[in-house]
Amino acid sequence: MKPHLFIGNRNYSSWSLRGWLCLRWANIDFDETLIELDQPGYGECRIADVLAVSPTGMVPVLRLGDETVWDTLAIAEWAAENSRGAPLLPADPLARAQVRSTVGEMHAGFAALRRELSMNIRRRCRASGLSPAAQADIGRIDQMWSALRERHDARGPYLFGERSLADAFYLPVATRMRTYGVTLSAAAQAYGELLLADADFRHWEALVLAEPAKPLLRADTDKLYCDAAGSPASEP
Ligand SMILES: N[C@@H](CCC(=O)N[C@@H](CS)C(=O)NCC(=O)O)C(=O)O
Repeated sequence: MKPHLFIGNRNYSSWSLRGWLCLRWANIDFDETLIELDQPGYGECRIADVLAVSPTGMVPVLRLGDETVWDTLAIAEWAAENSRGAPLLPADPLARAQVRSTVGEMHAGFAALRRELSMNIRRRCRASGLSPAAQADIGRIDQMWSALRERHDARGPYLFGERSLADAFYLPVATRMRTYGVTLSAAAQAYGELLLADADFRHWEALVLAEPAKPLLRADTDKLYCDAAGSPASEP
């Protein structure tokens, strides 16, 4: 039986995108089902359709026959361990620990960035009035991306040279920088643009753009900020 990934709305669910990218980059053949998040229970992890497949009430969730893997970090590691020909963790133990450090930092941190610049792939606007905490998150991402790119540039264009789990974890962040018009320093900006050009992400994005624009009722950040031309916020 094929692995089966359950995801949320592609425009909004950054964790779904991360899990999906890890499976795609690992060349794993899997089925996927999209669960509409704009349902009663959203934001409380009590959506009935999600609870039917996920013990936490959250997506993404990976079903392997009768077994379940219910967290993006674990789905990413499972993809790396079952990868067909594309190592998503470096062979060098120190580099592997550092990939896991960046992945862990994303999984556990950047709360202000996630709250004030939530993922909305379709939207283009200009964020304003960001809190000091959100500005600090952006600064840390800029510094991390620039330092890792400089250090690993000789081995390839990704954060650790060759593509790894770290790139899947930061790709949704690159979409946020684009959505909210945040410009980073040159090396970090170039790295974000490389991620946005990824063929698998482009496939995901094409599916987003093919869907009718439909803001989630609870996506409060969709109501904030001006559009890219400076007009007040409108539908995404
Ligand atoms: N720690 C979880 C976070 C997953 C998560 O936050 N998923 C959101 C969608 S991006 C969700 O399912 N929310 C359901 C809800 O809020 O009711 C992971 O890494 O997989």
